[in-house]
Amino acid sequence: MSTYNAVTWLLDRNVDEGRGGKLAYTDTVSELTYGELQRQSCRAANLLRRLGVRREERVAMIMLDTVDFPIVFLGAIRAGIIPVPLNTLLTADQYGYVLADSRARVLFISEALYPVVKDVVGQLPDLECVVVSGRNSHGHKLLSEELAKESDSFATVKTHAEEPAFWLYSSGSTGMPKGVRHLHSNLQATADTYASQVLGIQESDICLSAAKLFFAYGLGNALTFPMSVGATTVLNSERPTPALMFSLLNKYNPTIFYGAPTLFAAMLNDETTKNERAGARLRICTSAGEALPESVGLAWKARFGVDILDGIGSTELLHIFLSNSPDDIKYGTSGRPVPGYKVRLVSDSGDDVPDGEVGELLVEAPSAGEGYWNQRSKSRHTFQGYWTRTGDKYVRDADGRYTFCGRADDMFKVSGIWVSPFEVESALITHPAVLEAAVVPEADPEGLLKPKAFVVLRAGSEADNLYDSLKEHVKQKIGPWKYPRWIDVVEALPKTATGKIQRYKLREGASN
Ligand code: 3UK
Repeated sequence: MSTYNAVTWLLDRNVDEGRGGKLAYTDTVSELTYGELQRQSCRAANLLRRLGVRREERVAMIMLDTVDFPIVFLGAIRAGIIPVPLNTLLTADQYGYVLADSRARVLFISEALYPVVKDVVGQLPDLECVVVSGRNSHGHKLLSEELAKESDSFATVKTHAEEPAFWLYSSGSTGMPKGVRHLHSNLQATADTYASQVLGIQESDICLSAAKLFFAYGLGNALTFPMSVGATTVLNSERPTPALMFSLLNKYNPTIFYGAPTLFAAMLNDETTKNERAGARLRICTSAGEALPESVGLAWKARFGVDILDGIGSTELLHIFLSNSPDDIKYGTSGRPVPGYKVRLVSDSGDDVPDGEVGELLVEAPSAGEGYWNQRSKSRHTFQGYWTRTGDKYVRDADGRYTFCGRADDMFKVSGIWVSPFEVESALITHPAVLEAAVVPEADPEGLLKPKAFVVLRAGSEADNLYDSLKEHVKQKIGPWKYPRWIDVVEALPKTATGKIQRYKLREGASN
């Protein structure tokens, strides 16, 4: 049986093809060439062996974006061991849950994040060892010291293209996170499709991702894609504020900047950075995680002269499967299927819906996970043979472009007509006073559902007739019955650790 280890293709191939001396990563503190990354990942593989971790066992990573992330992630995969990168913003309870669920044998953690898990690590029967990245070991092992003891050669484990290589936990907007098992071949599948055929990534590219490596989006942006061509990546371990992003764009002059709608909007609106440029060599930006409002895409292009490609991806499918592309952009849409992916829109009864009608998006993907760990019924619901259900509602126009209408479970009917909260929110944020909006159903005195809006205002935009002005604005934009009957001004919207609005927390009767 032929074998395939993702690390051979991602990393060793770059060295074999003569790029051993080329810069793979810079994290503003350290730099790592492809050759150094190969040697360090071998050390990490040897370290895992010494710690007694065996093939197919899991190791968890709660790591900031520094050069240590690719060293540990690729070292584990090299050894046939399953790295499980976790969101660095979880609570102690959530870490307790996912560490127990994954039965991680070793935890790699950045020194600054250790305090969050300190009371949890002693309570996990399967967790045998903690390795700290940084200078303060907090009484455990220090990654740099342990790597220094190891040999920098390692016989890469002969894995199979279709065996699990790593897991990613999908948070969803409700419930506990679910571990998606991804295969060795899934990384290359995202590079051969989206990165190569949509981004047109090149060896000469320099990548900067606001999304961190523990997200599927960030992992593709800052690991799979650049390594697929031997490009260079700038890592940022800090919170991606507008000011920091502008400073990185101007210091490193990346050619590709991967962001998200909230960040692009914030970078356009930030008073302190209103004279900043977006770097001299930037050729393209990408946006994912939520839909990019048309107004944000157009404003960005007008100010910086560079397009933003909006595309939808998911943890289950690893990266983007429906996207705009550099020569074919329509702001306000998610574009067309990425070459290599097929999509369908289906009604509740599972029939394909015609153009112009809303349906649930299903995707046939070469990069789909093989299921959720220990969750048979949720796996069956999501991974249906060749097709993966996204839980998103979309409409296709006559040109074959797809437009996001909202999460299936957030849609509701007003006077018998489906209302997408997302459509009302999109209309609200085009009002000059509104920075962000969330819309949920609320029962009127007759018990009938109507839209209710929660809005975050832009600084200095309190106005006497604000509520009437907002209602009128929505009526004008999207039709008279969809306007919010009630509007609450709030300081901030509830969001998941991945930045998605938690509408369920705002719904009528929600207890939290
Ligand atoms: C929503 C979008 C509209 C959609 C992700 C790029 O976000 C990613 O993965 P998650 O598992 O969330 C998936 C869900 O997020 N979504 C993502 N992108 C868009 N909605 N327009 C978009 N452009 O509800 C989807 O089901 O956190 C994004 C690459 C890899 C990813 N995992």
